Amino acid sequence: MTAKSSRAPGAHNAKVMNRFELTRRLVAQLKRDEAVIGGIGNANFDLWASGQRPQNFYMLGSMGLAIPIALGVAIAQPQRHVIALEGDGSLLMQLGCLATVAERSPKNLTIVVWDNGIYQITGSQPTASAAVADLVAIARGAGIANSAWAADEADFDRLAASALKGEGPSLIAARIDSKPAVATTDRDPVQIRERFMRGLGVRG
Ligand SMILES: Cc1ncc(C[n+]2csc(CCOP(=O)(O)OP(=O)(O)O)c2C)c(N)n1
Repeated sequence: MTAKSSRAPGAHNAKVMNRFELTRRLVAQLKRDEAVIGGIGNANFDLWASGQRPQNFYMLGSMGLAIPIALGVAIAQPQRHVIALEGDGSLLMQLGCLATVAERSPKNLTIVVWDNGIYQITGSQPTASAAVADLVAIARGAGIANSAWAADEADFDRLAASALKGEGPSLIAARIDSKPAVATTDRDPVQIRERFMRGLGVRG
């Protein structure tokens, strides 16, 4: 077996699921005020398609910023639960944020990693997580003890429900297929920022 076709040990038993399906399941568990930060590309496209909310922030253009932005919101607004949705390629570009999350340890932060093993939106080049890098093991090693692979959809629901109770920080990694996102976010950064700030109650 080549390195490319194998998988990091922790991910072997995880079912390959669909990002939009899981995004909808996650959004269905939200009560009202949770902030959700969608990472560049498919993560925020499927968040957009799952129903727009003023508490959603759609990251355009920069890889690896969903988790740092979510961490900042979680620290600024400790009463609000904050969720970051990030692709494996983007997380791999910004691994240091995991150690920062662990060190600050906000109870109200949940990280969801969509691991399709590729940089899908730029042409499906393979990521290191397709071969050797186990993102859950990395997160645990960084100090986020509450990190797990979702075995299947029901397990994802259970992990999300547990994470939303606020005993975080938590990280849920899901292996996903390479189906394209179902919609495209409007590329209007100013509007996205203004709406999010109103959604967080920090802009009148
Ligand atoms: C710093 C930086 N490098 C490269 C790019 C180009 N780029 C945009 S999205 C992307 C791939 C993202 O991969 P991943 O996070 O795994 O999400 P997927 O496309 O697989 O859903 C790349 C390489 C960029 N926008 N920013």
